[in-house]
Amino acid sequence: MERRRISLIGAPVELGAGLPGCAMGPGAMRISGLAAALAALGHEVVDGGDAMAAAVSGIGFGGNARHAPNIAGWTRSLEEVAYRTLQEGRLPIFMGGDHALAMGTVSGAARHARDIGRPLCVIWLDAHADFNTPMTSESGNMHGMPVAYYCGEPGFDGILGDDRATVDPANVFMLGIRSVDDRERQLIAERGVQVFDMRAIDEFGIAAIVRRILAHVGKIGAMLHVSLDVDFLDPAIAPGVGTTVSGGANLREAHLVMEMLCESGLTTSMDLAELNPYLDERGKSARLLTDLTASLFGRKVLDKVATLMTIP
Ligand code: EXY
Ligand code: MN
Ligand code: MN
Ligand code: MN
Repeated sequence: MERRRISLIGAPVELGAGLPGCAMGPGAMRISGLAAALAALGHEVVDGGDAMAAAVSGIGFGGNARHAPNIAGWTRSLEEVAYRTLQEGRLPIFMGGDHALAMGTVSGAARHARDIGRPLCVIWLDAHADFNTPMTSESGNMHGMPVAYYCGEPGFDGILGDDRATVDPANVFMLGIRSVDDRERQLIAERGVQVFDMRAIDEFGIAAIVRRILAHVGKIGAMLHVSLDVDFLDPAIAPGVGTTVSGGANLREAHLVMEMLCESGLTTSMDLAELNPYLDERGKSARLLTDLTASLFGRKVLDKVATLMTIP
C-alpha cells in the first residue's frame, strides 16, 4: 500500500453515551500501540494529542437530547480538526470517544469533499443505525444520532452554520446492523440509507457486499470515511463497549472488511468509536481495534496469496 501521512487525533467524547468510560478510549488506543503499528507498516504517523470541546452555550433545540451543549462543542471542534487535517493532505484517524464524535468528523470530511468537488461516502460499521434525532430518540443519548445529523436531518439547530456540508444518505453504507428503533427504521427507509444488516452479511457474505460498495465509491470518485463502532464486532471478541448486541461480526469478517478497504486504497478518514476501557477485558478490545486498523493500512500475512487460478 502507498505510504500515507496519518494523523491520530484523540476525541475523548463521552457524554453522548448512556454510560461513562469512553473518555478513556484515546488513552487505551495509545497503550495498545496504534501509532507504532501504523509506523511499522511504513506510514508517517503523527499523534496530534487530544482535541477539546469548544465552549458552547445557548444551544437548546427541542426534543430529547442529553448534554446537547457539550456535544455541540465537540461537533464544532472536531469538524474543524477533520476539515483542516484533510486540507493539509493528511488522513485523520479519530480515536474515540463515543460515536457522537462523528457528528463533527464526518461533517468536516464532507466540507473538505465539497470544497474539492467530490462526493463523500461513509461506511458505517455498527450494530446500530445511529439515525435518531432529538425528536425521535427515546434515550436522548446523542451517540444514537450522528448519522441523522450529518445527513442533514432537522432538529439540531445552531450546532454548525446553515451552510454546513452534509452527506447524501444514498452514499451512507451501514454494515452489521442488528438493533434499530421503530422511528429510526422508518427514517432510514424514507431517506434511502444503504443498510446491510447482519442477516444480509450471513446470507451474501461480507465480501460480496463490501466489493459492491467499494466499486460504487470508486465509480463516483468519492472520498471515503470509515466509521468503526466497537459494537459492530461480536461481544465475544470485543466486550469493551457499553452497547453490546449479540450476533455481531466475527474476527475474520471484520479483518476481511479492513483488508478489502486496504486493497481499494479509497479510505480518506476514519473513526474508532465507542471503546469503553472501563468495560474491557485486559485491553482485548483496544488491541483488536489496533489490529483491525493495521489491516486497513496494509498489515497482511503474505505479500502474495495463492488464488484459485494459480493452482495447476
Ligand atoms: N438506538 C438506541 C438509542 O438511540 O439510544 C441505541 C443507540 C446506541 C448507539 C451506539 C453507538 O452506536
Ligand atoms: Mn454507533
Ligand atoms: Mn453501536
Ligand atoms: Mn455470522
